[in-house]
Amino acid sequence: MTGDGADPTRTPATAIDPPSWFREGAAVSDSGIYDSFDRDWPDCWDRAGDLLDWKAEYETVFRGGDAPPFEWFPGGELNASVNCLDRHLPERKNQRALVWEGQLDERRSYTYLELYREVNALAAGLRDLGVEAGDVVTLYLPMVPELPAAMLACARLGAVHNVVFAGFSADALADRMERADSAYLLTCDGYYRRGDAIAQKNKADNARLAVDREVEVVVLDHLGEGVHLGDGYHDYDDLVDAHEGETVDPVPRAAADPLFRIYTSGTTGEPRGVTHTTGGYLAHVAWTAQSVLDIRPEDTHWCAADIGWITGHSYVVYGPLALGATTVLSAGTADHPERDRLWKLIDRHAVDVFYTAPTAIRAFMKWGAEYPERHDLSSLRLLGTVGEPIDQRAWHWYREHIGGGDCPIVDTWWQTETGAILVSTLPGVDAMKPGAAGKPLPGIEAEVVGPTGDPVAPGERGELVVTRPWPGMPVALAEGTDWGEHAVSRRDGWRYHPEDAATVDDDGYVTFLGRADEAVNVAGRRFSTMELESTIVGVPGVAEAAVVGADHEATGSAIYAYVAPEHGVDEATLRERVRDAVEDAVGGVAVPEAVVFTPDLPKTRSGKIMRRLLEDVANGAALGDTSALRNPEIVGELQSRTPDDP
Ligand code: 6R9
Repeated sequence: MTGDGADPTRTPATAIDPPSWFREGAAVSDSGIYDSFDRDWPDCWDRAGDLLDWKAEYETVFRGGDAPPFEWFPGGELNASVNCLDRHLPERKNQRALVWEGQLDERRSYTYLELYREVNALAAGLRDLGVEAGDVVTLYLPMVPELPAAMLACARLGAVHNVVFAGFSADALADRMERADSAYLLTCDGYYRRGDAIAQKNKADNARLAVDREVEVVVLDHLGEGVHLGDGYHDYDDLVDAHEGETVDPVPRAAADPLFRIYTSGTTGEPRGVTHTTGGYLAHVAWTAQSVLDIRPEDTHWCAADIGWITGHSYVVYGPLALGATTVLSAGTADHPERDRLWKLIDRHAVDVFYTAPTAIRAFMKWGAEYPERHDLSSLRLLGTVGEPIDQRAWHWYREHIGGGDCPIVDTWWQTETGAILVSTLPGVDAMKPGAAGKPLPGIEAEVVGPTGDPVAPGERGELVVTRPWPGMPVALAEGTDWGEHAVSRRDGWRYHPEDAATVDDDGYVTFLGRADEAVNVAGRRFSTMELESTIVGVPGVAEAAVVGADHEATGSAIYAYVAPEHGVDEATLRERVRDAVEDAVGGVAVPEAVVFTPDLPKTRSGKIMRRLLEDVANGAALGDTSALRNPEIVGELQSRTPDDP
């Protein structure tokens, strides 16, 4: 796309209405909801607050002016573990709260009563170790049921959990513990990934040595092979067994008290610590789990994200459990032992709602439809995506091959910082437009603005800004204490800048184009990498593509396209097709200087394509930090495929 006007690469998607069978049963199907929320703002958010049980009712929904501080549900007191467990016991103590599928085909499930008991015993154990309200407890665990149990045990005590993705290194763990000032660590001996045992405790031991204070460590013997415990170490099972049958009074928390801390990596530099609140966050997550993901208490919901990321916090743990549904937790990977693993599990557990990322969908496409075809996926009622823009081809593939052709899809836009979904269609209300996420949800005010801060015309590229506070906003934004640059107005009034490039159409649907800084400048013309990528992945035979700018003497930058082809495709033919497609969609000036084929693209552990690395490779530059890479083995492969020798 060019910097000076309309978007030539995106043919407007045809709107698709949600099927009437879906609309009829949807949790939210009132088409007047946008207007009524707008009229009643901020009191409309009472509807979210109402989904929770409060120990002390809030005095008002929102208190605040045009600038921070903002207070959501002031005066309200609640406990998150009560909302996710205790209050469901009278009606569904024997319903499954969570189902766990291990990497080695092990299976375990917890009813609400069982999870309640585990959480209480663990909370009693942690209290014994000295954990109090406000303390930060770091959880360094893979996808095991004890991870959500530990999160809820912390919440019960009013302690703040700090989940660190299990795949992170000892240094990354130590860094996050230092930053969060955390004196407690819960980890495990090890776990399996693609059949290999990972020594988690070794990493935890090293981190503990690196941290500048005494740390109490609880170790879960997940592999069941026995663990050596030194001084300051405690066995998870011993701790829980010692307190079996005990209940811990839930510590009431003010709505604005922190529920958890999570670190997110900016595109550059330091990890950014984001702290979410107990009341506003939980209300926003529960409300979007209901209105967008349409989760009902009788549903089995599967969000395939790792709990180490915000998506797992909000839509594996807190959203589904706050609503009293069954949540699926799956360890390991989608292609191990076989490429039909996910579909087998959907079939086995009769999953109603499935939520995953475009990067996963593109992998499924690459593997082929034969894998989902082996299983009965007819239990699915709704599909969701999150994490990256989804191109139209992947969208249609998802709907056709996973959704049986008629499941609605919600393309949900949000961030670690926003806590919960802000932009998406409401599946029981709005038509879907493949490729566009949708409108800001009812009660959310956001617009796409240009460099001056004024709204851009429909179809023009700009940046999304959120112009009103939202309940799931993090503490720093609510208090106005941090990230000053984001809260500062470029025009009038308070705004939050997520730094995502976007366009908006005549119906108010927002199409995200990637991070605002992802642009290549060729001879003074700006091209969005996402725009070019969406053209290239539209070419039959292309599974995935990433576009970066390489330095070029004459034109400033040259466009390099890294392309992962589908199995068995002839590369020379595909290269021509890619060039032709870009020429047709954008013009000769945007035709990639180089099309480099690669078996896979470098991805971060949360599944986002690491363009920075490809840029370094394209430029023959020294590679920056690659510790966040999920597939480091691809680096050598990429370096060996120079554009001149493709
Ligand atoms: C939830 C999560 C946030 C960034 C965000 C944006 C991208 C997320 C998207 C999307 C297009 C969507 N993103 N959802 N882009 N369409 N539906 O992913 O949080 O890890 O903090 O990443 O992800 O660029 O700014 P986080």
